[in-house]
Amino acid sequence: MSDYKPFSPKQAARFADLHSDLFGDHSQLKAEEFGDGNLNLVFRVKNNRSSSLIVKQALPYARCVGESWPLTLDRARIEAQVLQQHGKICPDHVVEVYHFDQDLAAILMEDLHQYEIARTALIQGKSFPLLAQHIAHYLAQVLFHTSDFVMTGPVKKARQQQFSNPELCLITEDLFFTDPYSNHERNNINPTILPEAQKLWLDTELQAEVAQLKADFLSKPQALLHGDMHSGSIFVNADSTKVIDAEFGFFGPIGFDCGSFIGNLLLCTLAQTGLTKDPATAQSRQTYLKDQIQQFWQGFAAEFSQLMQQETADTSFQNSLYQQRFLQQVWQDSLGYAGCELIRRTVGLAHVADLEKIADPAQKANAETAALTLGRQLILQRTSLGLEQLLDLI
Ligand code: SR1
Ligand code: MG
Repeated sequence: MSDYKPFSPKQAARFADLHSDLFGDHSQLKAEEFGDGNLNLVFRVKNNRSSSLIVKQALPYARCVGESWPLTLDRARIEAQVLQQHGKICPDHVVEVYHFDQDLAAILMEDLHQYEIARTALIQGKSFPLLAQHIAHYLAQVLFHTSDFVMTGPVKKARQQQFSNPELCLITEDLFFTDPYSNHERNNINPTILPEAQKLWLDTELQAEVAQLKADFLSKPQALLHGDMHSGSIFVNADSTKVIDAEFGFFGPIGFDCGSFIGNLLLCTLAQTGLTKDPATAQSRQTYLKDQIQQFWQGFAAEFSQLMQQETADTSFQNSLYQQRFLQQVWQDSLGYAGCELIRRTVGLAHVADLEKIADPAQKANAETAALTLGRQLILQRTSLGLEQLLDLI
C-alpha cells in the first residue's frame, strides 16, 4: 500500500514496459486511459508498431460513485488471481494476465483489441454463433474444477481463504439482493415505472425468495465464481470469446454465475423491441438471443454432467442420483439469480446499456416493466420452470 498512487498515462506506460518485453523502443510508447467501467482505471499502452497491452489499476474507491465510496485495493489481487486460476483451467476463454503488482494494485494483461465487448456488440445487433457455447464451456470447466467434486476439503478451504472477498461481496449483497426491494437512496428508478418499483417494496412473498437466494449467496461456497458474469465482462468476436474483470470472484453458488449470464441475455432480449424500429429485426434478434440462452444451458448442463460422471474425485459425490439433483439445484438457483439480475439492473444503482439505450420513453418503460415482471416470475417459479418454459415466458 505504501507505494500506491493512481497511475498517470506515462506511469502506466512505464509499468507496462518494465514488466513486458513486448515493446522495443521505449520512447515510442503511448498510453491512454479509456476505462468506462464502474470501478477502476484502465490504460491501453501502445508502441508505434501496433503492439499493445492493457494496464488495469484499482482505485481506493468506486469510480462510478467517487471518493465517498471507499473500496479495497485488494480487489486487484482477487481479480488477477481468479483470472490466473481460471486461466489455468480454461485458457481459451480467459484474458491472459502477464504481471500483477500488489503494492500498485495493478495488473498487466493481454489487449483484446481484436474483440468487442459482448454487451455493446449485442446491442448493435451483431450475432456471435459461438458466444453461448464458449461461456457454457468456460463456466462448466472452471466451476467444476474448483468445486468439491475435485478439490479435497483442506485444499478448497485454503482457496476459500485466498479468495475471501468481503468488500466486493458486500456490494453484490446490497445492490443485488437488498436495495431494489426497499426505497433505498442508491436506487435509480425511472419515474414512469415508480409504481412498479414500489410494488417490489411491498411484495413480501417475493422478498422471502430473494432472502433465500441471498442466504445461499452468503453461505453456499460451491466453486470459485467469476462473480460478475454480465455481458460487459465478456469480449467476443466471430471465433473466440474471452472473459475479463473477475474482481468480484469468491467461492459461492454455481448458479450465481450461470444466472448472471442468462439474466443479461434476457435483458438484451427484452430491450429489442425498443432498440430497433423494425419489428421483424427485433423478432429475429430475440430468436437469436433465446437460442443463445438455450445453447448456454444445454451446453453447460451436458459438460458439467459429463465432468461429474468422469472426473469426480470424491467417491461420495460419484453417486449419479446426487449428481442429477445437484445439477437440478444449479438450474433453479440460476433462474433465481437471473431474476434478481433483471430486477436490480432495472431499478437498482447499476443499470445496463441494453435498457438505457432505448430512446423512446414509452418503449423504455415497457421494457423495464417487462424486466421486473419476468424477474419476479423467475424468482418465484424457479423450482417448477424448465428451459422450454423459460423461453416461452419471454
Ligand atoms: C459499484 S459497482 C456496480 C456494479 O458494477 C459491477 O460490474 C457489478 O456488477 C456491480 O454490481
Ligand atoms: Mg466489472
